[in-house]
Amino acid sequence: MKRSILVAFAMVAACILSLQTCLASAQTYLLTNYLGPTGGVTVDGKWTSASEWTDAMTAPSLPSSILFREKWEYPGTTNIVEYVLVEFYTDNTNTTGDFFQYCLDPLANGGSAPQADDVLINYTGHNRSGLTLYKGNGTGWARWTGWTYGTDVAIADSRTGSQMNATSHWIIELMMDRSNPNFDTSGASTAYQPLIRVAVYDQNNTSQGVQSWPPSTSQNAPSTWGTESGQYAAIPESLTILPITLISFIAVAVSIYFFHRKPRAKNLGIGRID
Ligand SMILES: [Ca+2]
Ligand SMILES: [Ca+2]
Repeated sequence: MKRSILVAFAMVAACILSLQTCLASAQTYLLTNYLGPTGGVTVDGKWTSASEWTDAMTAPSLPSSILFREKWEYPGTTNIVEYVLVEFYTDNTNTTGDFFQYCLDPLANGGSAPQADDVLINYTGHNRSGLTLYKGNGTGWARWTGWTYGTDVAIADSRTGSQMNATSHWIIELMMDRSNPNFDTSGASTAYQPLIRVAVYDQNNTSQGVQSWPPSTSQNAPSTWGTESGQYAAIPESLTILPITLISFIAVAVSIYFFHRKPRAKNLGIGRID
């Protein structure tokens, strides 16, 4: 391959990497919510199969202590069903004061206090009896019981390893049927772009405090939450880790080739005997 072509390819690869970096930094707390295959998730608190969560986008700018992914399914092209994965890498103790939270502002109208459309799913103590839902009342949260377990919301967690982190830790899976009018995000200022927040707390590690996405945010202030961007499409292969790694590898390989190859004699005008 000619040098000019290789240099051009390396420049294109570098531009692609720069563009991806720019896009990521411009959308610090925006999680793209891609469509997964129907029946792709089993809510059992673990990676049921090696590929269960590989087609879900990872939230950007996460604290190092947690992993957070989301995707949605469209069973029968009727219900919009949301699935959430949170892995709490640093918690491997079973304590009644541990909790998980998922906050949803369906209309994305923010505010310094929870409004009537806002929902808080709180799961305390790793037990279904600790699953409580709340709705905003303009100043705080009020317990809300107008939902059905297994139909509107389901949750499971377990302590195990995963392909993301082999060390045993809490893994939480959550399902919510967004076709329930209380969870419907179609009325957001940009349709299907609600505000969301996840948080976990390890009672055995009080100094660590609440770990959340976005970091250092409160369940009581929807204006501080991140954005979920619903897409009616599967995650593109261009956003998976392999192509980015491949592009980097090619760029590095081309650089090494030019910096380390021996100069050819004719270019330097030496070694000629005539
Ligand atoms: Ca699972
Ligand atoms: Ca709201």
